[in-house]
Order: sequence, then C-alpha cells, then structure tokens
Amino acid sequence: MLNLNGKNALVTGIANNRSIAWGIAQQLHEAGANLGVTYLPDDKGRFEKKVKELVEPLNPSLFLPCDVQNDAQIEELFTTIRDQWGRIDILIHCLAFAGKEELSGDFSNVSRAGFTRALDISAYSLVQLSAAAKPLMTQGGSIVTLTYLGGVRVIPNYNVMGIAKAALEMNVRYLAAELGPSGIRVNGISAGPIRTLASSAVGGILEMIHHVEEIAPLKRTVTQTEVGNAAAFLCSDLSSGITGQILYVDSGYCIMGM
Ligand code: 0WD
Repeated sequence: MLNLNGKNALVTGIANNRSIAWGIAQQLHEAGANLGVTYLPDDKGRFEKKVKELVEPLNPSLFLPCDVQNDAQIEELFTTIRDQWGRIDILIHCLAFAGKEELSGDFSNVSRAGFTRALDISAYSLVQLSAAAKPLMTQGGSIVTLTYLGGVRVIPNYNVMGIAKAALEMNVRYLAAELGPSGIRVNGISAGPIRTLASSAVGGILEMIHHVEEIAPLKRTVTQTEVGNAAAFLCSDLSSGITGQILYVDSGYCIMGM
C-alpha cells in the first residue's frame, strides 16, 4: 500500500551513512520514489565525493549542492528541479546546525551570532525551501522535517538548538495552514536520539541515549530506518489526512514522566 512510484522526492541533509536523511532516502527509494539528493558543499569537496558514492545505489536523478545559507544556490537548485523534473512531490528537510560551543554549558552564554546562525540554518531554512518548492508542487505534496524533544522540553546541553526546534515546529504549523489549500501537507518527525555527526556535537549525547534505553517503553532508542519508514508514511497517500503534526518516533520516551 505504501507506494511512491512516480513521485519526485528531494532529500536534504545526507552527510554520511549515519545520517537520518540517509535512512529516509533509502526508504523513499524502496517505496519507488525518484530521488534528488543535495549535499552541503565545502571548499575541499569532501562531502560531495562521500555523499555521491553513498547514494549511487539509489540512482538519484539529481545530485546538487545546497547550503541553506546561500540564496543563489537554493534558487539554482529549484530552477534545475523545475527544468529536469517539472514538478516536485516530496521535500525532506533533515538538517540543522549550531556551534559546538553552544551545545554545552550555560544556555545564556549563547552569542547573538550563534543564536542567529542556529535559527537561520535549522529553522528558517524550512520556510525558505518550502516557499521554493510550493510553486513546483503542482499536484500537491508532502514536506517533512526532523525535530527533537529538546524543542518542547529542556534537555541538558541542547540549548540554542532547542529554541531552533521550537521555531521549526511552529514553522510546521504555519506552513501547513498556508499550504493546505494547495494540497501540500507539512509534518515533522520528532526522532529519539541517534548517534550521528550532528548529534555527536551535543554534549552528553551518549548518556542521553543510555537514558532512553532505560526509560523508554521499548527499552531502546530508534534507528535511521525506523525514522525513514515514518517519513515514507508521511510522504505517502496513507497519511493523506495528516498535516501540521509532529509525529514522535522515539520508542515512546516522550510519554514517560521520569
Ligand atoms: O539524535 C539525533 N541525531 C536527532 C537528530 C534526533 C532528532 C532530530 N534530529 C535532527 C537534527 O536536528 C537534524 O535536523 O535530524 C536532522 C538530521 O540530523 P542528523 O542525521 O542527526 O545529522 P547529520 O548526519 O550530521 O546531518 C545533518 C546535516 C549536516 O551535517 P553536519 O554534521 O556536517 O552539520 O545537516 C546538513 C549537513 O549535511 N547541514 C546543512 N545543509 C545545508 N546547509 C547546513 C547548511 N548550512 N548545515 C548543516
């Protein structure tokens, strides 16, 4: 029943084989979607090479750079999508960034520049990418972003990223309200902690994972594949009545009061 045949899906945020976006890309491919993949360009082209090799088995029909702080690059990305695909059906927003110095210690030590950068890359980018995708989602569509419990509760060391996730989750609701009449759904997945490049920057992430293994009803944390499966569901017609929601894929951790 979960069929994404004929759907064009853009996946952002693959850095390596531990990335949540990699788990999502695999599940969308499995369900039949035609993939476009973006990578974060850097001076030495390291990400480009690594991500290209990684995604090759999924045969992406588009592979393009996308630094969400670079407006010209985003414009070029969506111009290419328009020219090569004609329309886009699925947008996966799976990226975030805050300086390592901001992800431990006192939250109030965050600098104006650090605060602005975290909110810009991690929250504003969803608005920007959704606005660019909107005119190309001519047959409706599904936009999915990744968030974390630290956006609704205080989690040690998550600090400014918690503020960014709170903004991101509100973005989901405002975008869902705006884009609903065009048949475009917008949802977030709040994933349990997973060891990735980004999460390793958060102080005490391993302790957090062990805590989840102890407390969560399923007595373990989740995998990239489980998040990918939930994303595939939210991108498919099986979830056609769902928009503006945050779906917790966290082994049930968030229901516990300890
Ligand atoms: O425990 C976790 N890992 C959780 C992650 C739990 C719940 C949610 N999430 C969220 C993250 O906050 C993020 O929004 O999932 C999303 C993906 O994170 P990830 O898979 O944990 O991390 P990673 O594999 O590092 O991918 C994030 C990527 C970047 O990697 P690095 O580590 O180089 O920052 O986001 C991309 C980049 O590829 N990224 C950007 N992409 C475009 N423009 C930018 C940017 N400016 N900055 C970072």
